[in-house]
Amino acid sequence: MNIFVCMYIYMCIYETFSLPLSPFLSLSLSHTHTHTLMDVCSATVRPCRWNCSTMWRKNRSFWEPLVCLVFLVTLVGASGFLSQSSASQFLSRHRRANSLLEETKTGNLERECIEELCNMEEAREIFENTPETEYFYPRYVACLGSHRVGIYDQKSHQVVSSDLRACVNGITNQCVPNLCYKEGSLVCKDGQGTFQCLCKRGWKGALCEDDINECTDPEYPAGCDQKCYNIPGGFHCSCEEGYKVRNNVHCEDINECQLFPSICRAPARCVNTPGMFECQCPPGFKYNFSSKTCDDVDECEFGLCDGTCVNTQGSYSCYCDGRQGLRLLEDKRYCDKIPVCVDLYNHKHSEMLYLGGEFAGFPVIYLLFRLPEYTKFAAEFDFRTFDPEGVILYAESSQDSWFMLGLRNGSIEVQFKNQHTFKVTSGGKAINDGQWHVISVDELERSISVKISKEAVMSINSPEALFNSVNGKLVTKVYIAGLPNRTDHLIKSINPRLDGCIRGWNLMNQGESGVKEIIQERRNKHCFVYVEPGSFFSGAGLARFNIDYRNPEGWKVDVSMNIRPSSSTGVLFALVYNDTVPLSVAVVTKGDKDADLQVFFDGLPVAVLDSLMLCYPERLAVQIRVNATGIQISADSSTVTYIDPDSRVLQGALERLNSTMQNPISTYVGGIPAHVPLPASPVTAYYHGCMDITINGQKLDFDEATIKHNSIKSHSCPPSSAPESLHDLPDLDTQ
Ligand SMILES: [Ca+2]
Ligand SMILES: [Ca+2]
Ligand SMILES: [Ca+2]
Ligand SMILES: [Ca+2]
Repeated sequence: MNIFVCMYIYMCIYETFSLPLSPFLSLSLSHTHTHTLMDVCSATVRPCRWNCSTMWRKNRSFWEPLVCLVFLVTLVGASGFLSQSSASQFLSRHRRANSLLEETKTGNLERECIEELCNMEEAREIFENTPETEYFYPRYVACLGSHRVGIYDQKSHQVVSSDLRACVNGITNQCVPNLCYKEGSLVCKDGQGTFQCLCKRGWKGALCEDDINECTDPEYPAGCDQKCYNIPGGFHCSCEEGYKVRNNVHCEDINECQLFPSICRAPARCVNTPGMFECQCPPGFKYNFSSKTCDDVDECEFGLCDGTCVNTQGSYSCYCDGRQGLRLLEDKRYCDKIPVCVDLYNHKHSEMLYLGGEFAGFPVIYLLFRLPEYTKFAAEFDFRTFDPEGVILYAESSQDSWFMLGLRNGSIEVQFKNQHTFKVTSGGKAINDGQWHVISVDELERSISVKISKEAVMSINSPEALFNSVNGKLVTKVYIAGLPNRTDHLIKSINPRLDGCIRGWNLMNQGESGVKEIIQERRNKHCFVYVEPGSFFSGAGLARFNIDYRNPEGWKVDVSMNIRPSSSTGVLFALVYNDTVPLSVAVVTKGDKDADLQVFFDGLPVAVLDSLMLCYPERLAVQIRVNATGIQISADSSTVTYIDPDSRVLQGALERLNSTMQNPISTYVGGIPAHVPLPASPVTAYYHGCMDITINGQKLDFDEATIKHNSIKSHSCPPSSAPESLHDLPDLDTQ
């Protein structure tokens, strides 16, 4: 029986796969092995031979070799067994008449081979084919050997052993028992001496015992889009999160926006994406899934700004500290040095003493003379100014004995006081014309003479000597351009601040030696060689005024300016209330070399003046009028663009301005004070350039400011080029 099983299996393998002869089979057919099989065969048949001798004593010699031969032929015949295709042809050819044929065959088999003994030829007639016959016959003989007892006698109606019938019938159907793998096979097909297992989908192998791994087997690809799981007899496709399975194998994005219309809460908008979805907020906001809100993005966390970053709801702003000479570039992120757009002829001269460097009004220089008794007071010098008022010189020998030479309304004024008298005298033409004038003061026997360019403009009667000598010495202190820290004792008060220039000294007839050296050493006290009228801002500081803009009609800010910016960014004029800048006017860089003039309400640009005359050697006259109802700005050769006057933005800004203007406001010229945070104004740079400014009809004198940076020259500007008629002086400072 062992041998039979062996044969079933490899014949089955051979048939199903149409393999070439396996090594095992080749070996079986080798000479040696044939013998072995013969031996086995002989051994197997041996009891049969014994039975045979009882059954067919006469035919023993015939049966014995026949049985073994048949078995051998069966084995050898396996090599030429039907290929799978011919087997299936065979099967299909016989399928139609199958049942009838089977019945006939079963009947014949019963009659010929069970009730009687059949020989191989008879069996072949029953099966009508050789392979099945050759398969059947040796097994039939074996059944006979096992179950046939005695000789069948028709007359005695001896019953055929049921074991024999079962044994013989069993031979004809190779699907009994069914050796196909139960789970993997559809059906077992009985063949001619063999059987075929028809596999269910998903199974393979001779007995349909092998699951096909559709996830890895390229011959049976599962075709899953994303994930594949192999299971016995099949497979299972699945998808990543956010996808659903379609047609068992494909993965289709889930449109969460359609499926859950309120998955994003307004103002966020749902946007479906492959495998996901997004809740998109307006620009500058990001969706917070836990609170279901659009939260502001703090862009400042990303270091987007070169300078100061200020986060705002939905946006952010970068600021560059204009007070450090920086401006914001057009990319609105990076800071750059504010460029100079008009070069100035700002050379200075080492022998010219600038008088206006100290806003405090203290003297620029102080000289002490200790001279012989009866020395008369004398001073001579070149003087140049555009300033109408200020102290040129103050001399004293004691607290009650002093002399002041100054300017008021551009003309010389003398005040003096001594033991005997005091006087205020002014006269002569205005000399604040920017030209050099030789001024001389001489104490004479009975009078004080003041000359301008050798012409006497004043002769003041003086009953006694101006100063008194003590112990045979006349001690005189001379202060230039300012008053010692006791201004309350002048007869007629004067603003001592004087923007002017002195050269060619001769004090107390001592010549200029000594004084000249002192001046040469102090480079920051030297004058520009050439000056023009106007106030000069070097871009280092600002001035503050107290101006009341309120009037019975409400308030108004009328600003007339005559400007020549030298740098393309800077604040001209600003109203400041606490930390806010309700109104400001600034030069703002436009392109590489040009500039605009812009007006801001609380940092909001409301008007732009585009002029060809900004950053240009000529000056530009600009008028700006602002009141509760709106803003007007004008200048020659300029175009003005206003924010939409009907816009809510402008109306809101005007309303805020109107309410702010009910408060005391500080007026700043040339910059925004340092206490105001950068975001309060788009421009914070100090103005660099020349300016005249008139506010509400009053021309501002920077010597009258409540605060003024020492760098601001109240009444003189360097020109943009040297006057052609003059040539350079030999020892100019280079700034
Ligand atoms: Ca499978
Ligand atoms: Ca999706
Ligand atoms: Ca933001
Ligand atoms: Ca002055």
